[in-house]
Amino acid sequence: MAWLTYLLSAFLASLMPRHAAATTKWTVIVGGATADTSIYANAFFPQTVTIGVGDTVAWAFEGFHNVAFLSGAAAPPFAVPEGDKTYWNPQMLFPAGGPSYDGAGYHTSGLPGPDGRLSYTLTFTKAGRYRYECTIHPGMRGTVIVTDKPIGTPAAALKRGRAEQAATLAAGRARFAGLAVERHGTSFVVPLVGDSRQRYSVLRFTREPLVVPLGATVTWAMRDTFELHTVTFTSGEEPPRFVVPEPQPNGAPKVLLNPKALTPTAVTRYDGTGYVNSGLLFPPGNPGKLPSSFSLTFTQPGRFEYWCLVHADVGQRGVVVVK
Ligand SMILES: [Cu+2]
Repeated sequence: MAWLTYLLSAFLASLMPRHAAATTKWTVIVGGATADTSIYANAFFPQTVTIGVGDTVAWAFEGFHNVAFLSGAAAPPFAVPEGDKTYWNPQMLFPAGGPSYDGAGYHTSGLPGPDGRLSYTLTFTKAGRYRYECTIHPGMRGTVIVTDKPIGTPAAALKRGRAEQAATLAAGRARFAGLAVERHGTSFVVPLVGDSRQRYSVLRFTREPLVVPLGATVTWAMRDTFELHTVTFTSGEEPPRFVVPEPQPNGAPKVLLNPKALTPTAVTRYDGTGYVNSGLLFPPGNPGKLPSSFSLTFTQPGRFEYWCLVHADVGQRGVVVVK
């Protein structure tokens, strides 16, 4: 077999230099966050990149997203049921579609590990205008235009991407700085905000502990199109994990969506004891009419900590002080 190996490597070597010389590599940043993780960019930077036929795009991940070229098909569903359990769709978790794209088929990066780091590379073999998205954050979209006449250089495109990212994070920071709880008598509204045009989400509840009088009702209201959140009071327990990896004897692990995190507890009054969970809260006006707000009435004085179970790992934690 040695001769075959020799022939193959000689053949590949003859191809490589020419190929490498003709290919330009462009970088697109995926997401990003402020150092304190309070602001999360739900965007690709730059949003549009115009490259040459045969060029490569490398997506550099800075957050928990994916890159998915759907080629006109519907996005795979986020969750798949299996018996009475719900798993994260493996079509979303793992890479698919191979290293090149000609405008057809499902190509995806899969998801990064817990550190949010991943690099995904795709070579574009055919001229066209290709939209892609993150299937985790609805509305997070980018475009690759493949043409005989690329615009600018990879360095200029990356610089533009960094500037777009900085503008998005600055807009999010300003929004968080001005974030206020609304009060109507003994009713309080905590808005969960994001901005689909400026492409950020705020992954915090309130800037300071929310102080309310005994008997007050607090409503957490989704005003973000990108994210899902929960409002979960654990009464001193560790918050349950949102996802639980289940190693498999053969093949890739499965990722269970923890029923304790998904399932609402149907509790409307809280005295500082027990487990109270909103279940998943969805963007307002979502087509499935899934819940987008959660209300709780406080019946005992005290200082009560709560969590978003989806974003507990990036510090989405709040405090209600009842006096
Ligand atoms: Cu959250």
